[in-house]
Amino acid sequence: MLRYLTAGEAHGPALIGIMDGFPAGVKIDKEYIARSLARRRNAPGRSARQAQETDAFYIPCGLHKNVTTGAPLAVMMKNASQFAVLDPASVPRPGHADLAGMLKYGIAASAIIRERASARETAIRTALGAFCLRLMELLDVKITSRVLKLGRLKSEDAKTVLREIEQARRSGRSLGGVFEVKVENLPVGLGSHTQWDKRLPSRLAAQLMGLNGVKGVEFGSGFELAAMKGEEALDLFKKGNPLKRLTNLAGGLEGGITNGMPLTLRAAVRPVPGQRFPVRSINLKTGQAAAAAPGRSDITAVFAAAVIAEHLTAFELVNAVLEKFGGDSLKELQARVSAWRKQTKKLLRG
Ligand code: EPS
Repeated sequence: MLRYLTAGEAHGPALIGIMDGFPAGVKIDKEYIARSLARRRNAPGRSARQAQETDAFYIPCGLHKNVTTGAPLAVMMKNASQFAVLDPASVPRPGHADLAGMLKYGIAASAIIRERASARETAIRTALGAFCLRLMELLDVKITSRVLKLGRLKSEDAKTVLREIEQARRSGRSLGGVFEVKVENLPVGLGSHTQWDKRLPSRLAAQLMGLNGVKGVEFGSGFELAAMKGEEALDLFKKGNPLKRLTNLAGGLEGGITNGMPLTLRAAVRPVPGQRFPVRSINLKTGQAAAAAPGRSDITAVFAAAVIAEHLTAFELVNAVLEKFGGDSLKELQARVSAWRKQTKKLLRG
């Protein structure tokens, strides 16, 4: 089983991630991980903070000469922007974890909650996920993402998108959006219909819903399927090859199992709750009305979220691959996956 944990605060000294159960023999250079981090960091619509961060990281264990050893992997990343002292104010910002976190943990300063709840932590998840993206790539699986909607705007034209972000920036608004992740050439048979927590979409949704700002996840045609007639909602087999369908409304998953078609999922990201102007709040110490301090807010997180989601998806897919095929090294996995691909084709031919 593959698992990971992260630690670290948004403006603390460092972020730390540990991933356990990752196979040996995966060659990955620092540049590969740095590329993932740069894609996340340089995604459109981020705040001035991103210009300060370099996401410089260090891998103290689990890697020997750029090849994974099978031992737990750790990644440490320094924050460029660090706060020596945190704002002691007890003024929660609506839309954030502040209020619920302060009450839950009995903490008076909202900044303490904000520091861990911040999406800065997704930098370390992306670094860990880069290992998984690399492994899936070595198994000939391709994971990509794109933003389908920015606020109400449905356009992938870069100029139009940047103009919309600039307009929002000038008027002090933040924007949400919808992104899609697509996975091609997945082996058939990942996940299982036999238990709720073995269903692949259940596990992928948990990863995606664990991403800051994500408020909804759908697979294939998702919510649209609800309004279709039964027969319209079926992905009929192509003549002579049931691994190819005439449509892909189910998004490559049936009964919680990959069916050979591309896996597609979409997620809705809320507008960033941090605003550039003071927001009406309450001082929990005095009970008086107070203004929550404005932050250096991102305009939108949807482009960064799409990149992070590729990495979270890769993590869960590696988990599903390890569950089905086992194996401690890349060599073992590659041999088993390729044997399975051949075997499924043969089975279909009868
Ligand atoms: C974030 C607020 C902003 C973002 C940050 C996430 O940071 P700051 O409070 O320093 O302006 O820039 O994201 C990152 C630093 C990052 O690397 O993604 C928040 O409140 O979630």
